[in-house]
Amino acid sequence: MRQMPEEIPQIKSSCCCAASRGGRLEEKITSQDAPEIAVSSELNTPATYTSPHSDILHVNEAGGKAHHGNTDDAGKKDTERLLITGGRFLMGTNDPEAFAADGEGPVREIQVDSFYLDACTVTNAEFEQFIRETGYRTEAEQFGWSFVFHLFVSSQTAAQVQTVVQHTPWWWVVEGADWAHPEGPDTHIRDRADHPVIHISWNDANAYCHWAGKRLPTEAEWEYAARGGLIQKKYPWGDTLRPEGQHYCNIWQGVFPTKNNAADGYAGTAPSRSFPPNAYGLYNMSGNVWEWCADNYVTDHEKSIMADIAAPSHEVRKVLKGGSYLCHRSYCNRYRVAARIPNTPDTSTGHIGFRCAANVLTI
Ligand SMILES: [Ca+2]
Repeated sequence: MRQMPEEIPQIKSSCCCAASRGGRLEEKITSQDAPEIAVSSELNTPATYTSPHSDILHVNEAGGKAHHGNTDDAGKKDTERLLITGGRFLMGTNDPEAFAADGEGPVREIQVDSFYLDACTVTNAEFEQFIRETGYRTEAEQFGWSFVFHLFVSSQTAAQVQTVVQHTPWWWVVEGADWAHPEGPDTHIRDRADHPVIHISWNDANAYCHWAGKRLPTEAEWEYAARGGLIQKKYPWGDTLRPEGQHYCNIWQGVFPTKNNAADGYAGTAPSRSFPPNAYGLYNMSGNVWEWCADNYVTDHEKSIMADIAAPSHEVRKVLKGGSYLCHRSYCNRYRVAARIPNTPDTSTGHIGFRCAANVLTI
């Protein structure tokens, strides 16, 4: 029998990412009472943890496609916008490994007009410039808290945490967590300037886009671009998760949610410009951070237009695409290009970011 490289529990239908403002919370219990999610991992805190495996670093740097440069350099390069030439494509999937309840299917033919899409997600350096120029306060700052993955919370901050998300208790309500303090008030982003900004709500993302003269991509635009011209493939580069054994995205390796061996080089976020880009030159369309799209979330695509109109504003949820560094094939293999999850427009977490799109102006 072929030996599996790591423990593979049964695939869950629920999403490990589920954490929403207004959603059900429950009292945090002590680690002694809940050993299965005890904060005892050796990977506590280092969102920029780098694998000791030299081959991984070699993969990321091979061909000059990955970027681990300094802040100023990264800030400029990451604003690169790419012209995505429009066309028709097959959106969604009928793959039995997909989550039908999420509305991943059926496969449908969609027309997308030409548009611009940024090569990378918005970085901390870019978002800091927005804050500096506008004085904008994110919703996490206004609420005074955000959702943080338990393994990244210091013992000092953990002692203050009182509530967690019901059914996904690895998400902790951390007061003082925001884009500039991603794991709580005792953390910072000084060494993560070229990483994707996180703890950004859909409303925050739109505020940034407005300031930048851009907009969020529609879900169809995002998926069309992520597919990079490939037809009905699982990932932005094809159907094999690790071609020739190489890591092409930042997801979770190990046993979720307690042991992340970070074989791909990162336990938390990776720089926005890391891992090989897809054929269109887009980085990290799979994994790293979930990316907001402009659309309301509906699962019946034939009725989507009517559902958009009919949905009461307080029930509206927005689409997120791409998966994150927390996705694991055993639990949430939503790092596939057809995968999608919803969340409320005011929710922020430590694994949600965004990238900007723009219209192609015609005279
Ligand atoms: Ca990883």
